[in-house]
Order: sequence, then C-alpha cells, then structure tokens
Amino acid sequence: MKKELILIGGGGHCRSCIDVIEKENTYRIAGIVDKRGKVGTRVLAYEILASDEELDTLAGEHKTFFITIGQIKSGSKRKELFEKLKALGVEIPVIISPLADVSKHARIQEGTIVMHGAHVNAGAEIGKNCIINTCAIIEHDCKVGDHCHISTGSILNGECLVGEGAFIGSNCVLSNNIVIAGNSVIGAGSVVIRRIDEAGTYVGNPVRRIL
Ligand code: JB2
Repeated sequence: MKKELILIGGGGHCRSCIDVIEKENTYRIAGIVDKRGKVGTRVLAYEILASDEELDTLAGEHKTFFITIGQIKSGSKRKELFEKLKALGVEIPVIISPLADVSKHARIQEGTIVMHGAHVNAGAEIGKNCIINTCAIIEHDCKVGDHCHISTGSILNGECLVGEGAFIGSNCVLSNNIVIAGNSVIGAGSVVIRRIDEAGTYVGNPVRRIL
C-alpha cells in the first residue's frame, strides 16, 4: 500500500512536484496545505485540505509531509516551514524523479526533491529541503547546503560548494570548484568563473554584483 503524503503549498512548484510524485509512485497524495482562503479548492486532482494554522492537527493524523512551495530568491519561507515540520516530528522524505539520474555514490538529505531530467553525480552531497529542479546538473563532489534551489537547467561543475539558502537561477553555469556564499542569488543565465564569498545578488557573464 502506498504511503500518504501531505503537500505544503499549492502553486506552480506544487504542480511540478505532483507530476514527479505521481511518476515516482511511492506516495498517495492525501491533500495540500495552503492559505486559509484556498481551502476547499483543488490543485490538479488534489484538494487543499487545510491552512498552516491546522498543521498541528494534521500532524496527529498524517505521518509524512513535503514542502511544495517554490523558492524564487529567498528560501526563508521554505526554511520556516521545514523547521515547523521538524518541530512537529513528522517524516519529510527525499523525492527523486524516476526520470532523474542520481549516482548511488551521491548523498541527498530529507525534504529535497530531484526533479525530472536532473543529474546528480558521484560524491555529490545535497542538503535538506533543496529543490534540484528540472534538468539541473550537479556534477561530482559538489556540496549543496540546506534550503537551496538549483533552478531548471543549471550546471554546477565538479567540486562546487553552494552555501545554505542560495538560489541559482535557471540556466546558470558554475565552473569547477566554485564557492557560492550562503543566501546568494545568482540570476538566470549567469556564468560564475570565480568564487563568491559575500552574499548578494549577482548576474551576467561573468557575474557581477548588482545588490
Ligand atoms: O505560508 C504559506 C504560504 N505562502 C504562500 N503556507 C502555505 N501552506 N502556502 C503558502 N503559499 C502558497 O504557495 C500560495 O497561496 C500559493 O498557492 C503557493 C505559491 O504559488 P506560486 O505559483 O506563486 O509560486 P511557487 O512557489 O509554487 O512557484 C514558484 O517557484 C517555482 C520554483 C514559481 O515562480 C514557479 O514558476 C517556479 N517554478
């Protein structure tokens, strides 16, 4: 019998996650938690059952939860929800698309989703509550901290180190061995060829700091 799973956040990222979860076929989605005003509406085939205010009650009824709010720039909302779920003592799984390719020598921690077409190579370590989005490439021995979003089609070449809470926009390229300071935002299409030690917003080829 499939395990029941409650999703937190019912927007665009949730719809993408639902496709991964359905194809992965381990969990039965029992419903979604979103803002109070959305309770009773549906996301694809699934009902919004409750709001965050009812998480305590839901945690008494369900064992397994997964955060499906996306992360554009700041990961603070996802981090806050993750900490709330941990405090409630529920299970937060790793979800890996059957269309992704994850090395058996890679390590991925709870709450992280690896979406369709992504590759995670040998020796890579991905922290908690991350989004490794569609077709992203995490090459050998990279380390991605907790609460990061590596967006669609981005490439982290070998041995990169991405600090906690960072956002790497779509289609970025990080050369080998690049360090990205935690909570940095790297704009879509950027190319990073030198380490970034100070958190900030960076764009371009090669990237320059804009904020
Ligand atoms: O505090 C909250 C909360 N704040 C917003 N708790 C809960 N449970 N839900 C919350 N939400 C809900 O998250 C909103 O009501 C809405 O249903 C959803 C956010 O949806 P949206 O489509 O605006 O963004 P997203 O985070 O799902 O997706 C963004 O990030 C993805 C990575 C989008 O920009 C996507 O295009 C992108 N792929």
